[in-house]
Amino acid sequence: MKKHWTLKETKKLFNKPFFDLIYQAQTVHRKNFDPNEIQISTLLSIKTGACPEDCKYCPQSARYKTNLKKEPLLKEEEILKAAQKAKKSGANRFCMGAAWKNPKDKNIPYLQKIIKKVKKMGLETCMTLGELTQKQANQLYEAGLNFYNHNIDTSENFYSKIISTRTYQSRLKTLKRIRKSGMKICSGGIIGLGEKKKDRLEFLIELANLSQPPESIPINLLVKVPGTPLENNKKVNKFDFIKIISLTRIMIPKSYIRLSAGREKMDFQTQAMCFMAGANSIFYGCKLLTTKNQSEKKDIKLFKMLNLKKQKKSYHTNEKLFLNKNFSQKKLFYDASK
Ligand code: SAM
Ligand code: DTB
Ligand code: SF4
Repeated sequence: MKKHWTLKETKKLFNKPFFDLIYQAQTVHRKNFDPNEIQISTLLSIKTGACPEDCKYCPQSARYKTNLKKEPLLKEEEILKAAQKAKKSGANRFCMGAAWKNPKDKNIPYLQKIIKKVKKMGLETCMTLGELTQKQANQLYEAGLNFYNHNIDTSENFYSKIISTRTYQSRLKTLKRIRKSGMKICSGGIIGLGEKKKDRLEFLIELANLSQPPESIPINLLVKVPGTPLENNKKVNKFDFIKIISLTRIMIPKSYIRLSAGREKMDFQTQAMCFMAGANSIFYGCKLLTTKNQSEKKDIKLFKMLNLKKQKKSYHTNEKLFLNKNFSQKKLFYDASK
C-alpha cells in the first residue's frame, strides 16, 4: 500500500540534523536514479502577459505594472524555431507556457499541431496553459503531449493569500483531469511566497499523498519581480531550501525534482547541495518564461565541475532519447569516460 504522509512525521523529518537528512535523501536518490545524471528542459513563453489571474508572484498578471512586453500567441514558425534551438543545445524536453486562466476550445487544434511538430523533432513535450476541461486534456493527450505542468504552488491554507481568482481545489481538479487523460503530471510550487514552515510541509504532503504523485516536481525559488506584490519578500534561508529538496526526494522517491526558477540568484554550492539532496532536472537556457535563468555558460561550468551528465534515456518511456547528431555531449557536459 502507498505510504500516507502525516504532518507529524514530515515535521520530524524536517527537524533532523542537516547531514542526516541529506544523507537519507541521497540514499533514496541513488536507489532510484543515477546521481550523476540530470534531465534538461527548455522553456518558451508562447503567450506572454495580460493574464486575468492575480497570482501575487507573477509578472504576467494584468494587475501589476512589471515592465513586461505582452505578446499574443506565437506563430508556429517562431515556436518551432525555438524548439529546434533548444534541441540543438541539448534539451530533451520542450516546455511551452501560456499566460492564460485556461485555453479556449478554439486554441486546441493549433496547440495540437504544435505538439505533433515538436515531437517530430525528437523532443518530449510539456505545456502549461492553466485550467483544463476533461475534453481539452484528452485532446492534448491525443496529440501526444507528454507532460502538463500545473502547480499547486503552496499549502491549501496559504493559497488564498497569494491568489484570489481561483481555488486550490480547482487546481486539484485539473490535476485529476490530466491524470485521467493519460498525460504525465508536472506539479510543484514556489518557496519564498511568505509561507510558514508548516505551509511548506503541507504542500509536500499534498503532492506525496496524491494517489499517483506527479512524475515531475518543479520546486521554484520565488523570482522577485519589481512591480509584483511580492517584490520585497524576505530571502529564503539556503539550508531550509535544501532541506525542502531533501524532503521532496524522500517523500516522492521516484519522481524527477526540478530545481526550477531562482537558480540565477543561487550560488553554485547551493545548487550542488540541491542536486546532492535529490534534484535531478533543470531548465536550461538564458530565459525562463519572462525572467532570466542562469546562463548556459554558467551551467556548462557548473556541470563540468560536478561531472554531471545529461540524461540520455527517458525514464518515463524507458527509451533512448533521440540525440541530435551534431550535438556534442562533451561541449555541454564533461565526458566522464575520458
Ligand atoms: N498560467 C498558467 C498557470 O498559472 O498555471 C501557466 C504559466 S505559470 C507562469 C507557471 C508557473 O510558474 C506558476 O504556476 C508558478 O508556480 C511559476 N511562477 C510564476 N511566476 C514565478 C515567479 N516569479 N517565481 C517563481 N515561480 C514563478
Ligand atoms: C514551473 O514550475 N516553473 C516554470 C514552469 N513551471 C512553467 C516557470 C517559472 C516562471 C518564472 C517567472 C517567469 O520567468 O516569468
Ligand atoms: Fe497567469 Fe499563470 Fe501568471 Fe497566474 S501564474 S498570473 S495564471 S500566467
